[in-house]
Amino acid sequence: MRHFTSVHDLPDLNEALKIAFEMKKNPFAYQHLGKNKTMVLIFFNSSLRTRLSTQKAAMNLGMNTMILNVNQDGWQLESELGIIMDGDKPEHLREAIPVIGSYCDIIGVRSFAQFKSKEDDYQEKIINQFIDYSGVPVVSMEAATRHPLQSFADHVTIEEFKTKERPKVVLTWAPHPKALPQAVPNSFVEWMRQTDYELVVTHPEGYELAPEFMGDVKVEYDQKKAFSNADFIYAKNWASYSSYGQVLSRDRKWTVDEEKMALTNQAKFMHCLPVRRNIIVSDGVIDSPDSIVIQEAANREVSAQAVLKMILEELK
Ligand code: SN0
Repeated sequence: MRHFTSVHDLPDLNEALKIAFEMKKNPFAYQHLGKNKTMVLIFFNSSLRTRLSTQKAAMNLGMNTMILNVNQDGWQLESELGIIMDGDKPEHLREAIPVIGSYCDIIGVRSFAQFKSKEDDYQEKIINQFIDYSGVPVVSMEAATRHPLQSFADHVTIEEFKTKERPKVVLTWAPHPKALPQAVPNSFVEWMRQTDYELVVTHPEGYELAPEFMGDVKVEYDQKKAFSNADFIYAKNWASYSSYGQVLSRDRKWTVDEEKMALTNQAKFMHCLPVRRNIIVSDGVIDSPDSIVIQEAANREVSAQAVLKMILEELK
């Protein structure tokens, strides 16, 4: 594997899962792989888990890491090609990316959807420039339309906690005060479609995800029906795709609470974090023994390490 931007970059999903469990069991067995190799982690947006888990994963493999928070520490970077640069951005990605690439062996990039243009976001204009101009492997740490390291960790977590071969996994929209990207739900659905799990997505009208991510996955608009017999409840807010970037509902009837969890098959509760308590999920649910959000976050280190191991093994 050269770059990692979606589940489709993995040569083999079952093999990747195996590597993830191997990394978890024995995190320091491949220290030699990353010796004298450097990873640069570039953040255009905030991060807690992604930053720490990816850095830790790289260190477990013996790599050195450098972090750049573009908007705080570096020059503001222009991404538009052909633009006359008379505004407030002194440097273009066209130079910044190959320069960064010259200092490292792998680049991790976080660049959220900007919600200015659906086309620009869904063409993944930023991360694709890193792939085109850096000369080194690129790992998505959440791009405009996907968050594959999160989805990989989610898959590892479900494998660990499932009590039947084909669990019912429910992705539920939940309310939020702000407009959030579709990256986490897109990526989760795309990843889950590669498994044998029973996948149901529930959200209010107007929150349909892009068809290329949904495929033929079932949408159940009645959240309570969707929760019936679920083994995993995966909550996430996202802004509308059809009315691009708009918040169409803040309806607290969609908050995941104890009453709704009682309709499930004692489902485990999951969320990628950060989570707004008592808006996305009630305290009672996230603090219950069935909440596995911390274990899920811990698996971010595992998924990142599996990805970096696969990339390091093929570095020339
Ligand atoms: C990001 C998102 O894509 O939804 C990152 C999730 C891993 N979440 C947020 O930006 C939450 C911000 C907030 O104000 O709650």
